[in-house]
Parts: sequence; structure tokens; C-alpha cells
Amino acid sequence: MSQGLLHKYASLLPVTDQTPRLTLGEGATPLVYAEKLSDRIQAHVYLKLEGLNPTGSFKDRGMVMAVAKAKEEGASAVICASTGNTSASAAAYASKAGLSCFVVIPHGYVALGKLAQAMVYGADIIPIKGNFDQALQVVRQLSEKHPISLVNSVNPYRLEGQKTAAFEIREQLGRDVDIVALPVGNAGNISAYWKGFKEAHQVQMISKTPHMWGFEAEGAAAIVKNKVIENPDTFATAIRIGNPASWDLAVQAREESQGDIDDVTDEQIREAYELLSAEEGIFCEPASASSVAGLLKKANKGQVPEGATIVSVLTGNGLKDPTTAMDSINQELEPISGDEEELTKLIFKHQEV
Ligand code: AN7
Repeated sequence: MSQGLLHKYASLLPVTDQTPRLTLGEGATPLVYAEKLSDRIQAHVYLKLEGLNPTGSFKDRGMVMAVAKAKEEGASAVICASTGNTSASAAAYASKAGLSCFVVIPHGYVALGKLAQAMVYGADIIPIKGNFDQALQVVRQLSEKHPISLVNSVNPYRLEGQKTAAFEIREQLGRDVDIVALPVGNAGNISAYWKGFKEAHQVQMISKTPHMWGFEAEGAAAIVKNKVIENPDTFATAIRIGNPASWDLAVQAREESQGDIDDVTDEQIREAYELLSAEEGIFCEPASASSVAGLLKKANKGQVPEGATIVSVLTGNGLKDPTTAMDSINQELEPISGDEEELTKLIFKHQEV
């Protein structure tokens, strides 16, 4: 039976006797070796498939902690702003914990699968005529005035739960990692991983901490450009964020880990997205592919140390965004009658079998 992260990592988390042991079976996601990608960049690349969490994204690690604490503190409702995955995760854990859930989203910029999830889990969805940054601002104000628990990553419990991914990577790999590559949107994830690796180092679970490499979408690259982006833009809607809430923590992670935060174009993200499915058999969502896009960009510039052990975090499942998937294929499906002759002709048209 899955006992979840709050049980497994109780001693490393702010879990007390009063904390409900909430779980949907989050964590313990696969770490898969990517042969072709490793060949391409002359390093050892492992993909951390966070899209295999219960709601299909990495958010479940932090959300289980945040919702459990909200429940422990007697809250009856949670609220978040979201580009989609946070809302799906909050809605699921709120449902499990018996809390109401309100989600405020940028209208028209949340991928279909994420929207469907939040709705089916029974959250109250409130779309705004504005972007994620505006949505976050308004929910922060509201949660200060009313007894509704804010479960965005500005809630410190989110980073606490999220940091468990760092412990898990060490356990799965059985050795230290040189570089961790991941997408950056609101910058909670990179901050949480760094916290996790530092704590793992303190308790001698690891003998050295990795360099943190974060990648923003070029049209939303606030940290790279060192300025707030008023109108962030990228087809990777999950990271369409122009004023990351954990900006300072992400910069700290970059400095302390001697890492880097760089940007990748939509075209580079799309190439990585297609490469992962065509060559590695992995279907992730566009934002997730930015971590691989970033690795390829750095390899092209000769900045990937040869033979390095790299973990690239694929934050969300490809099924979250079927619209982008179908657009990337750009193929109309025409049914045939289904008789064998016609099928044989079609199959042998392009290749000798
Ligand atoms: C697939 O759901 O911000 O840098 O509201 O969904 O920790 O924000 C999602 C972000 C990367 C960026 N990959 O992580 C939200 C939200 C995926 C994401 C990120 C998100 P952070």
C-alpha cells in the first residue's frame, strides 16, 4: 500500500502527531536513463518522471504537505492561483482531505487536461482576465483577509514537501548527481530542490550538492533578464509567469550551487518535447521539456561537462496538454474501410517490412 511522502519522510518534514497522514500515493516517481539524449550531449542523463504523480505533475509533493497542514490547522478551504497544475493538485488533495478548493486562473491559458482535472475534482474555478501574476497577487491579498489557506508555493509547506524529490533522486541513483536541470516558472521547484539537496548534505545522505540549472521560457524569462515581464508569453503555458514568487530563493539556489538560470525559446522547447517522445518514449508537457531544451542548448555551447551525471526533471505529464500534442503532430486522421487489402497497401506504401 502507498503510504506517501508524509509517512516516508516524516522525520525530514514538519510533520507532527497532529498532522493528518494525507496521501494519494505521491512521490516514488521513476528515474529513467535516457540513452539517446546521453549520447547527444556526451553525459549521463536521467529523467525524473514527475508526471507520474497522482495528478500528473510534480506539484503533488508540495501539495500533500500544504493541504495536510491546512487541515491540521483547522482550515475549511484552500485557495490558489495557477497556470493549471497547482490547481489540479490542490483540487485533488482538498477533495481527499474534505476541504473546499478555490482556484483562480488566467482565462484561456490553462491546458485542457488541467482544467478538466480541477473541475472533475470539484474545485470552484474562477478565471480572470489577466495573467498568472495578477491571479497570484489577488489570491495573496484575499487569503490575508479571510480564513482561507493559500496553497501556492509562497506557502512554505509547499517547498517542504517538494524538497523530497531531492532525497528520492539520491536513493534511486545510489550516487551523487552533478547537475539537476529543471524548468523555472514561479521558481518554487528549483528553490525546493536546492533546500532538499542542502539538507541531504547536512545529514550526510549525499557527499556533495549538485549544480542547479534552471530554464525559463524566453518570453517569460524574468530572472534571466533581471526584470519583471509584464506580459509573459510562451506556448508552454505552465511557465507563462513574469514575476516569479520565489525569485530570490531561485537566485540563491543558483549562486550557492554555482549553477545557472538560462532561457530557452519556444522553438527549442518544442524540439525537446518532440525529441523526448520520438527518441526516449516519454511524453511530457511542453514546460517540462524546457529542462531538456536547456541541456541541449548548453551542450551546443560546450557547457556540459563530459561524462557528468545529470538529472533532468520532467515536471508534468504530456496528457495534461492534448491540444499542444495534436498541434505538434498536425495530422488529420482519415478513416479507411478497414479491409485487409487496403490496410496492407497503406502499411507497405512507405516502408519495406
Ligand atoms: C509542468 O501550476 O506555476 O518554477 O500554477 O506546471 O515551481 O513554478 C506551474 C508551474 C514547471 C514551474 N513545470 O515550476 C502552476 C504553476 C510544470 C509546471 C513549472 C510548472 P515552478
